[in-house]
Amino acid sequence: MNEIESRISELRKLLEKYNYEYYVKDNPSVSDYEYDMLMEQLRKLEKQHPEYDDINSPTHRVGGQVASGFEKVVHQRGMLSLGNSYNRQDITEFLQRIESERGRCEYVVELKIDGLAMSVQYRNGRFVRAVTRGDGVVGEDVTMNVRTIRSIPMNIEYQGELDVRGEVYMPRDSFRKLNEQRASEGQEVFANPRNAAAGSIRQLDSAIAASRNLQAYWYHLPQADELGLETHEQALRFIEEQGFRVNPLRRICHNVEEVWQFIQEVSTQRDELAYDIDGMVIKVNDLKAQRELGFTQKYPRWAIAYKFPAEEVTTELLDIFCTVGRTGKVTPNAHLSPVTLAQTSVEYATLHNENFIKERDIRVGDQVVVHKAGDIIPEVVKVVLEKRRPNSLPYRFPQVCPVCGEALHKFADEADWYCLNIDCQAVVVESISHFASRDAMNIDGLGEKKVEAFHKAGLLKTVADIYHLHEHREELMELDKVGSKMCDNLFKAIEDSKQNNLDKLLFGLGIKHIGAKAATVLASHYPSMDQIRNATFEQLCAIDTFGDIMADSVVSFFKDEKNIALIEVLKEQGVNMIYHSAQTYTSIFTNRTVVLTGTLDSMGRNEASGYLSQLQAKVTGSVSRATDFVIAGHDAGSKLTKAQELGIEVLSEEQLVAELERVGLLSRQG
Ligand code: 1X8
Repeated sequence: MNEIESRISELRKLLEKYNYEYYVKDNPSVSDYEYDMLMEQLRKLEKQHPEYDDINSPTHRVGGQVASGFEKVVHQRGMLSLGNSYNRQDITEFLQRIESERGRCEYVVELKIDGLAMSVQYRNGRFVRAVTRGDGVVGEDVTMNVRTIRSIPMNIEYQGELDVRGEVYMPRDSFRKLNEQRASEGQEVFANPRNAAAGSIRQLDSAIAASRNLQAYWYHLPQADELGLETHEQALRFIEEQGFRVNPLRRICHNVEEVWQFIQEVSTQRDELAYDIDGMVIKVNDLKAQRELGFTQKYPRWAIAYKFPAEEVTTELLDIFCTVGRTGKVTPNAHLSPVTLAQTSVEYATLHNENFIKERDIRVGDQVVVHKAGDIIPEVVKVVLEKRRPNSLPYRFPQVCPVCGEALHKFADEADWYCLNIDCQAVVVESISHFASRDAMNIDGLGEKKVEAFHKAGLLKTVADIYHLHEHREELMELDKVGSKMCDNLFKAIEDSKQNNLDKLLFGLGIKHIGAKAATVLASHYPSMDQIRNATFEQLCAIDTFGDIMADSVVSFFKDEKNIALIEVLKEQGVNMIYHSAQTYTSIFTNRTVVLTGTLDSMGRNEASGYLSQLQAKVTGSVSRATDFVIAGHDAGSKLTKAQELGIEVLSEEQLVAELERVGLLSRQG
């Protein structure tokens, strides 16, 4: 190493040390000025000597690379979610179940950070990759953005392959400052720190991610066993010794009293924390016990999340108004005096249906308690009766449609009222918008506002009119804000939609109880519109994820003359009515070379090959450098060894099944 090279190396080590002191230990030993001067020196030297550049140098923490997208990555070990518990009783039962199998146990109780789960990977002591959780099986490579998080070490002592899991989050303070800045620049503010963190990690320009002051806590080492560690607490210490931030706020507990005590203590401190938490996590400390407890279909059996009760606030109910959806269902909504709930302003909340209002005797003018169900949809929980005004009157549900005025209808055994007027503007606009929406026919440029405007102008009376819109170019352009270019784009999107696969069309038709997933399942069993139309109730029930209600709904839909007429018109206009299975499925295996080895439990080799071929994978018999994935069942032999030697990605049978389920080729059992 020459003098320059060693000075560069020395500066990098020093700057990383100062980074660690500042961002991990919160205990800097030098001034910001000193730090900046050293950084400037390093930047200069690297510029003069680009041959010594290193992507993991502290100078790269400011980002600068711009990506066009994020590559999908299959997790070598799935990133699971946790089962939930909501009260002391749930936790008692969790502990009892474990102790009935294992006897007395130690538990580590930690804080559940409200951020984004992340896997960071190291090789030869260097940071090589960061992958989001995604759906737990496939995540996205966000390495360039994660590199900008100053507290994450770029170099660690451990030289083997290491995968460390944790949560990336935005501290509340940074969130507040970011939103203030955005508001002052007239940009939309983020609803909460989690969304802000997610938005930052998904930035294509890493310099923006770098400016967002993200932080992270690390809490899981999937390889702890292989490293000879015996407890989770030891794994946390190991992670900490490698230079990662580990939350010091955790406790080893021995019984439900101790667990509950710690949860209560944290609950009372929750508002003072520098970051959002949405609960606690309780884990069996002993790793051997963890291994033996194993997993259910979805969750580890050795850990559980405890969710804090949803935050509640009281506010005035200003009004109740009803909206009509595409099925004609009439939903009552609360207009509230605006309040802040879980850090967002809430002005509207759902009241579900007439019974919901009756059971709680909710009246306009009442003080009502509002919470966020699952922290997403605001809901009215109850009325504060003591504060009711003496002159208030019970709410009377409308007898007629608030949009078209036709009498409402209620089906037997249903709580909801429906507007059955097929010409009702709300029903028509909602169903056309649904048809054009992303998960259905995906017609860009035909959102709800446009549909409403075109409907009002008499150009869109039914879904079929979409395919005649091009005949009304002049009229469209006379409407507000529809330019020539916009017309061209819209017509192209409409034309392109004719080639969509059958499941998109099925979902778009809005058959009751048939969501996007069910539509795909239906089309894969009956791959043409005619076959679906002719399928009997019994045949539909035989589809393993279909119940009576879904089967009945499909049969009724195709009994209706109007629906048949619509389908015939769409067919004439050239809309695809056939299901092309290989086309729809894009998966991690598409256009990749795959080798199967060992014995699979849930399917034969031929079956697995068949699925892979449907995904346009090339299935070959021997492992070479050209192989992208090896799928290893049990008793896999030399092919697996060869794959490992060549560093080829090895997937388990579970990962194969999970991916087939994800794309809809297999449906989840039991
Ligand atoms: C999710 C989280 C876990 C922890 C903290 N925050 C989370 N969001 C922890 O273990 N301390 S564990 C977890 C999961 O397994 N899905």
